[in-house]
Amino acid sequence: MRTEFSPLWLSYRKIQSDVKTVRITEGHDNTKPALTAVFELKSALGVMLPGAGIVNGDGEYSVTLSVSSGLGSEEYSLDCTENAAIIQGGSGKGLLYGVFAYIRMAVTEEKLPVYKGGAAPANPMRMYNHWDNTDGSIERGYAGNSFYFEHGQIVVNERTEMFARAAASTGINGIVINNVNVRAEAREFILERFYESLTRLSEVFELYGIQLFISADFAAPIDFGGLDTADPLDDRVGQWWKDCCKKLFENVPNLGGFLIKADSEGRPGPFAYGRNHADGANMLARALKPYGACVIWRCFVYNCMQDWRDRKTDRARAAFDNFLPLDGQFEDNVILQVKNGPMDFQIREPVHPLFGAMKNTNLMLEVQIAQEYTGQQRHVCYLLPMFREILDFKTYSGSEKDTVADIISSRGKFCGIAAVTNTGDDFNWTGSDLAAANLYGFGRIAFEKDIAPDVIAEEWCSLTLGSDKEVISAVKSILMRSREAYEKYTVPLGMGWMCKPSHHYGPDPLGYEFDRWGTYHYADRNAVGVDRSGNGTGYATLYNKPLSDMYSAPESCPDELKLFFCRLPYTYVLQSGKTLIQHIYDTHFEGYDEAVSFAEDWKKLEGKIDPRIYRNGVDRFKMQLDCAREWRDIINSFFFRLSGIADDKGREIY
Ligand code: GCW
Repeated sequence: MRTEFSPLWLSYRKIQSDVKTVRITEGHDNTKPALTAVFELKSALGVMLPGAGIVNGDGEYSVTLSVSSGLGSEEYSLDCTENAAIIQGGSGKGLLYGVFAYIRMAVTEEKLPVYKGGAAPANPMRMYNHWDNTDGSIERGYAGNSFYFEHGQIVVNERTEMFARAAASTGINGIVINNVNVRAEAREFILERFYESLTRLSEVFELYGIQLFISADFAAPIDFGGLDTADPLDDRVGQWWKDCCKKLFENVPNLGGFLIKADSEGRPGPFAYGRNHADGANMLARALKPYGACVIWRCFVYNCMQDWRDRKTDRARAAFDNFLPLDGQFEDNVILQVKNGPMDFQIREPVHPLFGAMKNTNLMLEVQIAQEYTGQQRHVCYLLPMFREILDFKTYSGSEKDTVADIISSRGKFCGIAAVTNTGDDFNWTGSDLAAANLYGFGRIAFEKDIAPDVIAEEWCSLTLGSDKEVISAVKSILMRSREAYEKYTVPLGMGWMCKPSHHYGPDPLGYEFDRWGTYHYADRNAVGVDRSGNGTGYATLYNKPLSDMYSAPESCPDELKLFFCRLPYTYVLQSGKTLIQHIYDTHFEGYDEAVSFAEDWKKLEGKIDPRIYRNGVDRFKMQLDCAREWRDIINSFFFRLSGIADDKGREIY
């Protein structure tokens, strides 16, 4: 494991101020996060006001840190004038978030903040999900090896602490350290031999107000309990989990619970015993309940052994069909974790219909900042605009507050949002320095209700790249244009899945077409796309009205999802006025040209930003351009050859 690392967005710098003496008054609860808050404040002031002394008596500037019962426990308030700042939190955690907000303002504005306001987190649970394996590899990792695991052991070092610190600075309060596909030693995390190292890790997390979670394996009673079954309704199985959790939670403090991938892509689960997902999740929930812990149960359940000849089964329906009938049957410490879309983290998918349908179950939204299908951290793809759209999506669920953001934040303490992380042990943590904007931005959008993607982008640029306004505006512009560009030169109109199988990088229009994964576009010489209306697979009807009607008819279905919901001829005229085929050609040329302009804009930053970050960008943009060119030409040629329709601008298609 590499132990050198960048400070991410926490590299502070000198600000404009003549203050020579600072007095810090503490009135907090002495919890670990409160003590961390004091430490963070002092070290930030030390850098921002070099030469200024921390004094006990009167100072030119004073900061008061306190815990107030008038605030929610993770809430903070700031009351900052020219010569005094009062930072309050509802608990030590709230105080820590207040201190980080104060520092963020000081760094981005380059002066001591003058501000009155505060924030309470939008979501109770704000989590990173790592897909790290104990051998140090990372499933869908694009930034080196795991910094949690090496040779089957858990490693806790300065790097771990730096990560917890960075996470907390954006408001993250829960981290799952291991892959949902629980392999090798990770299956044993629930056993005695890992208590000590898990405890060391959880104590580091606790300093930053973060709870530790682990992915656990549903078949553990067979693997370790000497039982011949993991049937959730078998009393011996339930008892085994209760005994296991008793010892685990008594020995590992600050553990939040388990994340479970069951009956999904070959993982064990309740189906093997003729039971359903409520039976499975509730059995674990009962074992976790005495410790205030929860089970986060993933809804990514579908038939991954589909016959491509079978045109009736629609993978997009699977999670809905499996879970909706169970609404209201889950224990109150079960959370269902639902991916943002019904397929799998494509660059464009409709919002998952379960959000608008499951009314009596705790829900958590799962997004992916690991850029599995979005350019693998070689392409710049700032995902916050996508996350904002998902959160703001109106589900028409019948309640007054019916956006996804409302739904995932309003089911008591066990609900919220999780992101599959994009980190590894690379020096810059995320492979591409620009990909760190997603890591940062996810925490910010999970915490702060209604925050806009461009505000987050600007914050990140300014915190990471320094105070040069031209640099900030150039990089922010690249970030803000990047998702649309990626969508344009890769897969048009919500179709998805034209990537290379298995590793998911680069174009392969037929890569998934004759395979078992349920991901088909059925392109032929006349038409393309899947009819998911009531006349087709019926998927569109799973949404509440008026969404179901809107998605069912080609005229009203939004262009960007046209081929997700409809099967249409190449000559079909989109809302934009273009034919479908011309849209495909145009977007691919435009998207590639956008990528060219990113690389050119970046080159203008030479000498204006950290040379290491500059070089990293140059290398990544080169890879992006090579790949974007392949995407443009292969997708265009594929559809040209099928349809025989020429580009009306006469550009080169092969
Ligand atoms: O998209 C698929 C990924 C798998 C992943 C799975 C999941 C962890 O390709 O690598 O497995 O999703 O979300 O469970």
